[in-house]
Amino acid sequence: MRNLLLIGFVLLLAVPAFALTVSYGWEDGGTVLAYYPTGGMVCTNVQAPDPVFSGTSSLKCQDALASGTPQAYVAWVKGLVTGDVVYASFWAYDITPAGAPSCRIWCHYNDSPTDIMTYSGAGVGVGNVYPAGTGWTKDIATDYAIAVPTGVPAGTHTGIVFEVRTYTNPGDIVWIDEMTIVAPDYATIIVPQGQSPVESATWTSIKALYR
Ligand SMILES: [Ca+2]
Repeated sequence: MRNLLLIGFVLLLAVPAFALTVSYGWEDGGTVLAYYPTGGMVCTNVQAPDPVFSGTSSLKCQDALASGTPQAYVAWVKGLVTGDVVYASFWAYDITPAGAPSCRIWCHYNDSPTDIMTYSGAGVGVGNVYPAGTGWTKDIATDYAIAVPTGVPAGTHTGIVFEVRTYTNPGDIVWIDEMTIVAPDYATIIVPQGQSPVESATWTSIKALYR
């Protein structure tokens, strides 16, 4: 069943050949992959009466950092090469259009195949934008694409970690749900999963399921 949920085809996007799509809506009780800094945010898997966009669960993100912008790592894409484009999005909930609490998607490169905490440089973010703050929204603040750049001195980047960043005072809360990641078919997409992260099936292994 898990593998069935991971299967997706996005034929119209500007990524090579078939693309690998993973959608994750926190329905299995998972939370996040990691935090930066440690303890900077507290994310919990919640159900109604907390806001839920789809299914019965969402992710509640509570700022726990006295100052600065804490990050929760919610997806990790590995096995990338120069020129790849990765798409990422999630729905976000807040009801304060003009200010905090708010959140947005961001990312950084991670060229380690094994350590999610490795930092290999800032990604190109979404700019100085925030969700509309009118309830559940998926707009420019939480929906974007990033390319693996060319001309990196040390060679191409091979991985990208996607973050939820909260822009709030300590104790403030936002919610996210229904995350979607699209990467080339040879990449590996890791999302939260129950008690521990799980690697998505590769395209080759997905095809093997249907032989
Ligand atoms: Ca959900």
